[in-house]
Amino acid sequence: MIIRKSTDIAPSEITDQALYLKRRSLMKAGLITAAGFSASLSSLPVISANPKLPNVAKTAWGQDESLTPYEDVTTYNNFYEFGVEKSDPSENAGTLKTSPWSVAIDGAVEKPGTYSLEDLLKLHALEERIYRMRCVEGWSMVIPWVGFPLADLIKRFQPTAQAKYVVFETLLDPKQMPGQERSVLEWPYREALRMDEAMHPLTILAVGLYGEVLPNQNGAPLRLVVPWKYGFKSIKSIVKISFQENMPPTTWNLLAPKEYGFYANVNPEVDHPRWSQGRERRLGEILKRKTLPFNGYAEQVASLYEGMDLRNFF
Ligand SMILES: Nc1nc2c(c(=O)[nH]1)N[C@H]1C(S)=C(S)[C@@H](COP(=O)(O)O)O[C@H]1N2
Ligand SMILES: [Mo]
Repeated sequence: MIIRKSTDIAPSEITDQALYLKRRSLMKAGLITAAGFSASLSSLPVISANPKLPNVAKTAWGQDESLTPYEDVTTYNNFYEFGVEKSDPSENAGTLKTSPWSVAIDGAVEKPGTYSLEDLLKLHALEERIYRMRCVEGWSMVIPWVGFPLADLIKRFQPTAQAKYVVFETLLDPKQMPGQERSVLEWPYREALRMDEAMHPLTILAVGLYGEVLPNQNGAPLRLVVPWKYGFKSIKSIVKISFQENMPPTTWNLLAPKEYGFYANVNPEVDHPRWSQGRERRLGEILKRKTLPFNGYAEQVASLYEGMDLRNFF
């Protein structure tokens, strides 16, 4: 599929959103085939209502990768706050109000407080990084994120010596996130990193993808991206960042501790109890690929885990 930036598209070319959604539901209902769908779509531009982000610097990250089409990145999602099916987030996340937005910073830091999103972002230059992302369920994507290193933000709050873990929380508001009416997970969604993982230069906070403001279904307005860990660590729509001394409980680990560990490093050697982790299906590809240790980022991150038995600390 040809990806074009929304700015390249004449208004006359833009397909009516309703028609687009109707096509999708026809496809879902099996009334038109996926092949027919993509063939008819290939002549159409990407539909995106999201503004382009200005002044995004390119980086070398992932320049050798083929990008997963925008369509897949934004319609095949996990975001249980909007339902448990892959198509639910793109269909339901319109109820999330991403502005105004603020993030509470608390715990073991010299500068706690509630910061508006504008305040949090104003000191950070945005860059594009193409990262491979691998879900614990066995699919993967290559996504051009727009964001900045989490480490740069953390330094501003001046963590104290007690800050051993960084804990992130997603918004809790069942009115905006109707999936929270059901107790499929414990809400709010919570994830955490060890301090050295959080400070690692690969770890970013993202505010956009494909050069545009993040679609709600991808975790607007601010989400974590940790490319060497299974996707569930990359928490979306963050409203709180806490610094603490002890390893905190995290959402998936609480739900099924034998299936989802705290570390969740991508590891083809350690199978999920119900399926192999040795291979993955890259969205848009037919043959499965081999899953790489640390999702292919071992050179950058393996040293963080030196001396740890990654079968125990999975
Ligand atoms: N708040 C929240 N964050 C979340 C999730 C979720 O359900 N809720 N799902 C996780 C999982 S399992 C994956 S694979 C990634 C998917 O991110 P994407 O939809 O942007 O590709 O988001 C992660 N972050
Ligand atoms: Mo995932």
